[in-house]
Amino acid sequence: MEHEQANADVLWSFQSGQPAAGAEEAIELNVTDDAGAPIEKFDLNHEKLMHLIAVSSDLNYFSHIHPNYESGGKFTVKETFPAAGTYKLFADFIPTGAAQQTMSTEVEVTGQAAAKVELKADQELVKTVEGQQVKLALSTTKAGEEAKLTYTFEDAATGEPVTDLEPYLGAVGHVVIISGDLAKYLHVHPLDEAAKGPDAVFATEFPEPGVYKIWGQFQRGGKTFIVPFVVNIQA
Ligand SMILES: [Cu+2]
Repeated sequence: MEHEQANADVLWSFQSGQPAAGAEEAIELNVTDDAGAPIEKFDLNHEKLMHLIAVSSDLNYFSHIHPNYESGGKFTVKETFPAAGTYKLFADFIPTGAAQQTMSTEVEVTGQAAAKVELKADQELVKTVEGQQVKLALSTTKAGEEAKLTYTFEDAATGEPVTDLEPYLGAVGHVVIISGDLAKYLHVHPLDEAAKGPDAVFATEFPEPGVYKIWGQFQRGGKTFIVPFVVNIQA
């Protein structure tokens, strides 16, 4: 990449000081350079200037939202955290002239806690979501190798291949991958963005061995849906 590293930083603020479960929280993100001056220009990335992913620490809760750009490096967005506990938030964006940046923070949410869900690799990578049967095949489950992720869609009722997937944010799908320890975040776009099914193919590399959760977001018939899988990546 010939892009220069922007060394961006994000100052996160939560309007209430500490968010409460079930209450809408206003979140403000101020993007600065490493000298503290606001970064004011951003490139569109899949139709948005910023993508924000919020997950609970057990990765059971997942939210993909798009903050509004105000001005002077300031983005705002509202999110309702469903239960108490620790959440991690990842913001990804491209300062104009620089490479894509991912900045994260953790926030403690007060209130009623949800039962913790154990993060366990799926035995079979097949799931039925909103009338679609979705299969995921990985070309490798080894860390540090190029891994192709192939999603295959079938109508769950008829078994017919799905060939009318619709673009969602300018591509056939969006895949977000987060490691079980919340340290690694990957936002992956399809190799063929104009694909309509029955396959949607993505390429990535799992940086280290461990458990990862993979959320695929797709759209069909005007409705978006999320397909989550959990995989175990080996050394
Ligand atoms: Cu997004």
